[in-house]
Amino acid sequence: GAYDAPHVLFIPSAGIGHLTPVFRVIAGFSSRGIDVSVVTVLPTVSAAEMDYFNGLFADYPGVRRVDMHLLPLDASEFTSEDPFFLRWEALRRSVHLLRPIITNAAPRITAIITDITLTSCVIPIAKELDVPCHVLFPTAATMLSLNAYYPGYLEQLKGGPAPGVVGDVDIPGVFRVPRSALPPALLDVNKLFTKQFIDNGREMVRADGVLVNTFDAVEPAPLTALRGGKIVPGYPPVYTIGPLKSHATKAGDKAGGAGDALLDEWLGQQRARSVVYVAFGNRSAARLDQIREIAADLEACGYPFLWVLKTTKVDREDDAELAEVLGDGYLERVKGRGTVTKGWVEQEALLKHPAVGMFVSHGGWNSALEASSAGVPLLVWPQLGDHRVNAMAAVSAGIGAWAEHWSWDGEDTLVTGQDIADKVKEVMADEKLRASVAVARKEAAKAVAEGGTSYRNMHDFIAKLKG
Ligand code: BUP
Repeated sequence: GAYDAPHVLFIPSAGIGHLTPVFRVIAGFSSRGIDVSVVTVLPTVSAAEMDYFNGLFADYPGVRRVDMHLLPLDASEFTSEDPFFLRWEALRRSVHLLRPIITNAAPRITAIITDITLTSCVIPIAKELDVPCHVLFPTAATMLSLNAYYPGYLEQLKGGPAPGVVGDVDIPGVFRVPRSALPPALLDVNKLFTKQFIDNGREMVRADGVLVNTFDAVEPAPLTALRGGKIVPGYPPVYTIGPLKSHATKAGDKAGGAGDALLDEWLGQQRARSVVYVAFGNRSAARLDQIREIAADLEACGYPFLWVLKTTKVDREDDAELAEVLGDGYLERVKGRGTVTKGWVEQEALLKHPAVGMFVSHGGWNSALEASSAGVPLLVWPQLGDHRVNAMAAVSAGIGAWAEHWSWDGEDTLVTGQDIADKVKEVMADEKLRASVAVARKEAAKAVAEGGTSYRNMHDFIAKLKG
């Protein structure tokens, strides 16, 4: 009721890209003195996630940690699924464990904020217990519009000439997503991910609000369509609150730091806007032959480079030696000009370093927003999932270029080092793109500054929490 101070229960999911916006909102709330509890499921899928949780609780001692013990999932029921999809499924099947967590909490839980992956399981419990429930959508508003539209699209398909065969998806008021750009799992309506996606998309209308890490100026079309009820009538309010700032109080707050002294020293020696930063996020692992082509490109392109390299989907399994992966003598040949690391870098801060000239990225939306806030042009090379949809959003926002025909998830054609080097040079020389990224950077700053769209949405959302 109106007499209780807000106590918000966050229900995060798995994957750094999912935790990032949740943790950033938690940090913001905690700094504003809002009481926060966080459902914490251990062990995490990756070691990076574990470090991330530990960092959050260390930096924000006021945040309450509520452990939840997942029920075991019989993985043999599923064939060759992504480890993160499996974790989401395990979480979804354990969600009834939230009931005692919510009812036993003191002070009383006054609102829930759940990650999108658990929406259709959490909302019924929240309704039953009469607690307002909001959803945090961890990627682009363009993806949110696809999530809203897709259940209805599949229904329509059933009555069409080729039931069950997914084609291009024309999202009303947004744009047509070609079949080839859809998250590959969505092409198969029987996939675990697709079932979760559809259930969550449908249940969304019963949420009290949706928080999205984006800002109005970067994705006007899907936001207008969603808010105007053009995609789904009666869609809940969409609170754009991005670009969310890092929760890291240590390395992250010193703009222009990679959280690593050697890296900082090296960056400090490079010319302004000269460094090509290459990183494909936490969940994308390149094949060895593709890694060698990227290596050849970076050696040939002439620019200094910083490359965060991953060889496995889950970092705990990544024990490959860099020297071996890259081939004989590579690291010696590029010494001084190129830095290759397998470790964690403070990406948000790193992108703000004046030496960084462009970002070859998988197109994770957190990464895309961090680049736009820093005014660094993206070359998006999608790897899996929502990355191609995000690439379309990035191109239409003028924050990046998209290597549209390069292979991704499930395709095994190799992109040659020559092709990559040509594209990198093209983006580096693209003054028009650099100018539109500079505009986006200003818009991003304006959105979160006092009176800006994201600032006001955050303010309104907190006012709503306080009843
Ligand atoms: Br790797 C890495 N340092 O070394 P996305 C990532 N990050 O700060 P995702 C680091 O993790 P998918 C590192 O700045 C961003 O905030 C990065 O989120 C940070 O993609 C976040 O970009 C990554 O949304 O992959 O989750 O890695 O999109 O496939 O889920």
